Amino acid sequence: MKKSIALFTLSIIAFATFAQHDHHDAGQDKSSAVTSFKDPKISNAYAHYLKIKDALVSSNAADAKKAAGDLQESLQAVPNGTKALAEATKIFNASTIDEQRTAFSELSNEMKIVIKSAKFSSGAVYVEFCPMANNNLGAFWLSSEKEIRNPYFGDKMLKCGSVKEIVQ
Ligand SMILES: [Cu+2]
Repeated sequence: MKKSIALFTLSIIAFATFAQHDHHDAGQDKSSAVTSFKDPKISNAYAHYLKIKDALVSSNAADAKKAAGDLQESLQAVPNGTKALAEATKIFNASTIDEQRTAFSELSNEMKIVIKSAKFSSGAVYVEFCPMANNNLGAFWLSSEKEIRNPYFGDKMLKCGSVKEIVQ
């Protein structure tokens, strides 16, 4: 009995958190609101990942740090999220936006694994790639839109990259 009440409370909190993000995203980015997963914990983590991505697109290190802190918290509830959690922690602790972007490349690879093992409720995840990021080694990121908004260079190279894969 106690356990089910705790679970119920948890899911309300998770829903409230997710709904908040949904609401915040709705004004500027309608399509990212439609990518959701059967497991609300994954939806929550993915929403926070997108916040980091958007902050890096805007070259806003403070917002990226804040979203990385939120992602750390939400990944603790995701069973196969341990490696992604370690990368989120690196972004949170980074002292420069360059360090954040390096860790974001690893985070994106780990989040891709989490997303691929999850069941979608709606929408899709676009796996996008810029060959110049990471000192020309190239780097991936995840997005809910096919339109390229490069998180590795921001407005220096906003539209550089291409969609490599669509997961849904
Ligand atoms: Cu590029």
